[in-house]
Amino acid sequence: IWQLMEYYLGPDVGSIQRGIVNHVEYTLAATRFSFATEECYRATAFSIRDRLIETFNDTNEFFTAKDVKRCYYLSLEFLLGRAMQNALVNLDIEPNYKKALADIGYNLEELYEHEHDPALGNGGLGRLAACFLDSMATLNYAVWGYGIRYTYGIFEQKIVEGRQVEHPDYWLVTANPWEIERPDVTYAVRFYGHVDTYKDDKGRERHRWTGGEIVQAMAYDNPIPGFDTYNTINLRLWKACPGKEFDFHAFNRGQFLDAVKERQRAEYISAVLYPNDNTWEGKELRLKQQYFFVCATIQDCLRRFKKKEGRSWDELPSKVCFQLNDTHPTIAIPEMMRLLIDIEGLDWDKAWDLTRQCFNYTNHTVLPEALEKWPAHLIEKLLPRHLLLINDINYKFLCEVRESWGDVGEKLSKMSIYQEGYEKMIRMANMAVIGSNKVNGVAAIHSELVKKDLFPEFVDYYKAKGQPDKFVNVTNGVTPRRWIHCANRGLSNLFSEWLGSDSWLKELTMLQGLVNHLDSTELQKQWADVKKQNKVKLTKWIKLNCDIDLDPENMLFDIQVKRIHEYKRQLINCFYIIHRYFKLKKMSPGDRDKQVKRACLIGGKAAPGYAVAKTIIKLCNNIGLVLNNDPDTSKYLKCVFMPNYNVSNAQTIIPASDISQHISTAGTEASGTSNMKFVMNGGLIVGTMDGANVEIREECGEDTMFIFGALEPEVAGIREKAKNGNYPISAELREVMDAIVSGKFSLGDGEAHSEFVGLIEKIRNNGGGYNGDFYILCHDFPSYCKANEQVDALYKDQTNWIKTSIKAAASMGKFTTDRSIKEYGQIIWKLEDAERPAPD
Ligand code: 26Q
Repeated sequence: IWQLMEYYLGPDVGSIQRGIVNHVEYTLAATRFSFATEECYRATAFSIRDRLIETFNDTNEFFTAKDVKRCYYLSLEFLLGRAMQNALVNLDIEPNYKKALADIGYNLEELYEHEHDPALGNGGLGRLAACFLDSMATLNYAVWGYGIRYTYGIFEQKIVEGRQVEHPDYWLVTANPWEIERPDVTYAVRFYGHVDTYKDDKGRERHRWTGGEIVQAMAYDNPIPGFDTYNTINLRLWKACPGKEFDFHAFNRGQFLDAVKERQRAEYISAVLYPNDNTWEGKELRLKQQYFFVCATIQDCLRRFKKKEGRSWDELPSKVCFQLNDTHPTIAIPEMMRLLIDIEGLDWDKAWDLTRQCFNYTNHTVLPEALEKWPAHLIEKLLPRHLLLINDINYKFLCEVRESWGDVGEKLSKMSIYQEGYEKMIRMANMAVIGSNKVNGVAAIHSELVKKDLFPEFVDYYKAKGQPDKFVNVTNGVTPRRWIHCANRGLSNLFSEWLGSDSWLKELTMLQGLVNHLDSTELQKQWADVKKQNKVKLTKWIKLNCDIDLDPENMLFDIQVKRIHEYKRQLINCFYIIHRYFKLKKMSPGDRDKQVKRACLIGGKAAPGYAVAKTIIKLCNNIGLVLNNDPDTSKYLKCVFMPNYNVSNAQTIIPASDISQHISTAGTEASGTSNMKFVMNGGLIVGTMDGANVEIREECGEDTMFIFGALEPEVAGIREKAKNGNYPISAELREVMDAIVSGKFSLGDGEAHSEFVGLIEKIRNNGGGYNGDFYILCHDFPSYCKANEQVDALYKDQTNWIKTSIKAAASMGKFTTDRSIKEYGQIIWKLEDAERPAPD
């Protein structure tokens, strides 16, 4: 009875308090009569974990009993962000916990801040995986995520004298109360060694991979609760541990300390997340990470499949599928072949038929420098059996193409897994396409470019083969639970009040109902109040972290937060800020007073090896120093570089925007997802016709966005013309570039100065000939300035601004990951709803 009541009414305050205090006493071994906030955080986390474990176990039992089809989301990154508030919200017990804690003298919101932000990802791709998990659980899909439990997440960024300094993110220092360690769930993973061939008792030729070294993968489970459902799914992360065999030889030789060193080498595999975003780096350790987690994962999933008695392998595609989050886990395809052929004894054609049906691949980039290619000799050394299988896969595929397609000449070499040349390379994207059932891009424009620029030969081939729908689009989304309800409670309450319920959290298109009240001055006032409070909160954060004062009452907050990359064009933003500064400088004080006051806020990490990106950070900081200390203008224009942009900061930053910048060169940003978060939170977009901006404009209307710049089909022609010397640069931009080159923003730092000059000279047109402005900043600058003037014009008309902001936010229904995941479930995974019934 009590349990039943708890399910329907939520846990009572007393039982919550007992749970917490028990953990204080027995888990933390602290005294129950006085404990620090840190201890209270941990005990509270453990008490929430207890509840998660209950729903998690019951959900798994339900999935197994129903023998539902399962999908596995394979990703090297899951950028989860903090867990506590999310868990309380999804379990629908936040108010009770708040009260229970208040009664014993603790503030729940304060506890939230004690959690170390788990940051096992770089940016968009990793955060998308995290939003997807939330929606998969919420939609009652039997999906699990699989990845690596890195000891060090993405580095912590500090700014020292205007430059990025990286600090290791040792997030497990205080132990992780959210995970469940599974010492009993381990798998052996082999590296190096060699392949023997032998004949089995039926006289068939078989392969045996032996020797080399073995590492153990140990599972750590992270329960992911759904919202408004009894389902809780799992994110299983693998940690590398030394195998039992690992130290055998050294021990026998009596070299004890060497043996311990060897053991530590094993743990190194899951030690650190590679901090690259949208660039590829061919490091052996990275390939080891990929194979390590893939090998453990496929073994785990096949074991689960085989557990049911009387299974036939023919059932596999109807019970199991995998989603590859970019090419990073693509080695899973030959690994599946190895397990089916060498271990399970299936013949090659059967194994290939099953494998091809089980895998699907999501592409997240068309930038050539980001496409994964591994030297064949490296794969041969590390994974000799896989290289043989890749060769078989490629050979048979190319034969098939030649047979069914006739003379294809050039095309064949483009479709081959091998890129020929001095060093033979394995193209992971080609392998992912060949080994997958569906291939998808992440926004409409991007999915078209995937077909047109990346894989045109494959598109033609599969069309001819009767698979015209192999390439599909699934536009990204974000979870409104974290990005509205947790990040912006004021706005969430406003939505629920004006819509009459909180059902919009599960059916985001309901937000459209707000437009009925567009003319209500009461709504407008509440809307402006919420925004103002969020700006005050961010202003405090900036004061604390940057020691810069902003005026949240009177300044427009203009935000660009994302990884620093040339294609994302933080530099064109810098150019405009300088231009705006010069315009202000030239004005009379009276004219200045008529201008919209603006705070330009920039944040994001640069890959540690990406020199240009690091220079851009330095430039942002120096622009800030010049502008913020200029008594003529600092009241009207400020520039701040916000350090260490991450998920928890984003939850403070995004709700505070008036406008945000999504200004990549058309055709370069696959989707972008923060653009969606900003608009849902009542900010407007300054952006190019790129990625999801295109679809946001379709949904919200062109009058809600400040669009500028070349269109994707125009970009190639502009580059071509520029190469031939036909590339004008506006007087305004010349003035900005001249000022940078003259040292106005170098502040006497010679090193910075020569870096800045390098940046400018690369993109500047010196009277024709070759032009290094690959991302066409010079071309797009004039229209960018116009877009910014339109921002000011609309902002001066506050009523219109607020109405535009409401209309835009209300039109964002499409961009929930609930919609994305429903599309994956229907078009790609063919999953059924597996909702666990209410407990009785
Ligand atoms: C590859 C090889 C070695 C080391 C690292 C990497 C690597 C790591 C991360 C390559 C790429 C990434 C991340 C890519 C990424 O985040 N892409 C973004 O994905 C988002 C979700 O689909 C899109 O919204 C963004 O447009 C896209 O840039």
